[in-house]
Amino acid sequence: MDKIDMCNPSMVSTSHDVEDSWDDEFQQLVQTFPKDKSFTGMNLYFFQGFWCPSIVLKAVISCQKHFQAFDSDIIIATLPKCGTTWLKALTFSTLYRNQFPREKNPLLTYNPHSLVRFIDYDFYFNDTCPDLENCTLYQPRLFSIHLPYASLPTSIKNSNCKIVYLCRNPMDTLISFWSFFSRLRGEGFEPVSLDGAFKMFCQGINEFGPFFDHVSGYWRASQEKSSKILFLQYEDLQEDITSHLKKLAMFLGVPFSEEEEKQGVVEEIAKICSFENMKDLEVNKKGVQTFGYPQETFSGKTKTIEILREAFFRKAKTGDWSNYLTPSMVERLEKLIQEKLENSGLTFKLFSKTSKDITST
Ligand code: PAP
Repeated sequence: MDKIDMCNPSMVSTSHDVEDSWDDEFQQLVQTFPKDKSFTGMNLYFFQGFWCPSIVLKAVISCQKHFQAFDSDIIIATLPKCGTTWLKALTFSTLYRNQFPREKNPLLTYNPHSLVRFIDYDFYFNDTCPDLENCTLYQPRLFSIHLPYASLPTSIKNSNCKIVYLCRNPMDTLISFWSFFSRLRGEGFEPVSLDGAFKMFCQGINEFGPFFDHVSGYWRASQEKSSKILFLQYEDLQEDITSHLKKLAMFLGVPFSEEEEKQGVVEEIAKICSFENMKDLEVNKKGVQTFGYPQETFSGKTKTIEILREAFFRKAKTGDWSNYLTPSMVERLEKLIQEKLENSGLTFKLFSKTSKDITST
């Protein structure tokens, strides 16, 4: 197996790019796309109006061509660092709660990324047309994806499958992104400057960005199709997880019964999925999380991406940006928020009532 090791600084250099092994057709196609480098060090291609990490572009094109959504499917959609891990945990635990014993939630022994797989990063990473009929642990199928709404496989948009979208305020998203990759680069590797990261983020050059296009795309779609797309915000979940879990369950078609509410099932799920609980689980404290589902039948090399599991759990504080961004950066981002979201009806919470204890690192 050919590993693309994200615990190793070389992951964020260009030398391990999957593009090296692309077949001729993709090689030619890729030449036509504008290219840049994210502040994370990843090569990006501007494709269908968004910056696609080169490492996953082939998988994205394959899943756009071949992925067939079922009406019963649930798709978790996020930009990286907006709370994907948390939403995977919450949706998994809510949707499948009657399919495993309460005290044996698989989240206690598996990282959420092992339980809810990415369509592109996992299933299509090593196989242009994988068999996904029974590829998930439980039914209905539950997947995740980072693609913008406009670039989702057509069958996701046209079928009756449901999408749960989670976004986060851009300031905390940027800091989470920057910290994640600074950490992954490891000691002895040139640190990514926050100044550089900030400028690129504002220009929209980051994985699956521009940020505002991603958020606005799902926001508009959720306004038009509210029974298909549930639009959630990280800060709201932090402020009131119980009512949002009930909303999520209702949307998924598995509302909590009165009996379950009396038994405290909602609070139990909130607690299992909480940052405090998840970051202290043995499974999340050590080891690496593997992306790029190894296909037994795949002929040739199987590639995987590995990321230290602990890297998915940092601080989880709304407003942590205030420990990093300068007043002029804040002013610039505030202007951008205003400009980009004007008349959309969408607003971001930059601080949370529950995050009064923000401290410097
Ligand atoms: P990913 O896109 O790489 O999967 P993602 O899970 O979207 O990352 O985002 C990571 C952020 O979610 C981290 O935020 P921070 O950098 O501001 O700390 C991480 O701490 C936070 N996070 C992870 N798990 C949880 C959780 N259970 N509850 C709340 N926040 C969480």
